[in-house]
Amino acid sequence: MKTTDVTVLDEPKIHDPSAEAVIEPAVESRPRRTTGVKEAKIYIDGKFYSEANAKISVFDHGLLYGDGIFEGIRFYNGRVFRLEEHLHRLWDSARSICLEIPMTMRNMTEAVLETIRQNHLRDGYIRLLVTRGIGNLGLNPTQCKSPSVIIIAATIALYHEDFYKKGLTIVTCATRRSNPAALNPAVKSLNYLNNVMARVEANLAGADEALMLNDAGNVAECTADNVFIVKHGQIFTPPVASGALRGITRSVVFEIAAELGVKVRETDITRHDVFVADECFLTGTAAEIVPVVKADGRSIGNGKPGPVTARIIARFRQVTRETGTPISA
Ligand code: PXG
Repeated sequence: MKTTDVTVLDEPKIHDPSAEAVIEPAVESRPRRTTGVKEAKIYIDGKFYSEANAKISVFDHGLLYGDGIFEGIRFYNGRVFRLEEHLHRLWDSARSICLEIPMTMRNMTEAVLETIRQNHLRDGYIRLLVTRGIGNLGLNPTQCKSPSVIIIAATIALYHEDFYKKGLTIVTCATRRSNPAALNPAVKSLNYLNNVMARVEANLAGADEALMLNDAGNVAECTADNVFIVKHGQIFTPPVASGALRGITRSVVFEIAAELGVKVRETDITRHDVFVADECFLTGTAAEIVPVVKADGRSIGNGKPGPVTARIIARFRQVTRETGTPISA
């Protein structure tokens, strides 16, 4: 019988556990097209699909309007790092936009772990999305009856190791972090266009990252990372109310700083504060903890990654390797 394209595309691929996973490097300077996993298996609404068959409808409001939410999660050494915190943030995002996640948190945990197992990974990155689902072309979400859950497991190393040793350069961009009264940046929505535009500005300026300000002109965060500065032995970071995402890595830095006996203050930060800081670093699931050595052309401190940043990075690497939800069943 002749199979039409449509039946081929719609047919879920059954996972073949004997297929050997081949992991390719995923360094930003050498981008690979997809997940970096050969024979990748992508979770969509309870089933696993090959990359070629992992598709959602063009009528999904996640695509039409950016109407949906996401999380980026890391796993290290066979354990998922801070999975519970990521899922709580996902559920908070969902509640805020009146989106009902079509499964329990326990089932979501199992779906994340099973996706990693299906891809034979021990270290990597999970992109978890919940879209509003299929509706009509109008933006009213009442038409969307069933939200979709998508889980992609990938290899990742966002920045080259050199960046951690030498540090990043950042530039302030003109694109502001969205005003909480317009779209609260605490919601990790699929609408990241203002961050994407900020990232484009960094690219055009030849910088590694963009520093985003809030409506008041204070520092909010970078495009996918929280910002910290170190001054006179204390750590400062903008509060969530200033447009910073309540980053999971940010909260791990709070814990590590407490352990190291370094005080952390959540306070408004200006560009001036960044310029005159002794040290600066960014935190995010993908980037982890990365030093910043130049902002808007000004060297920060002595222009090299600082000692407080180095101690936090060292401890962070220990914590990520030693804690987390085990992947193995
Ligand atoms: N700020 C924003 C705006 C973010 O989207 C962070 C800070 C860091 O939070 P965590 O919880 O990861 O420490 C994020 C993280 C990616 C990616 O490629 C991640 C994010 C957004 C876009 C891309 O991993 N979120």
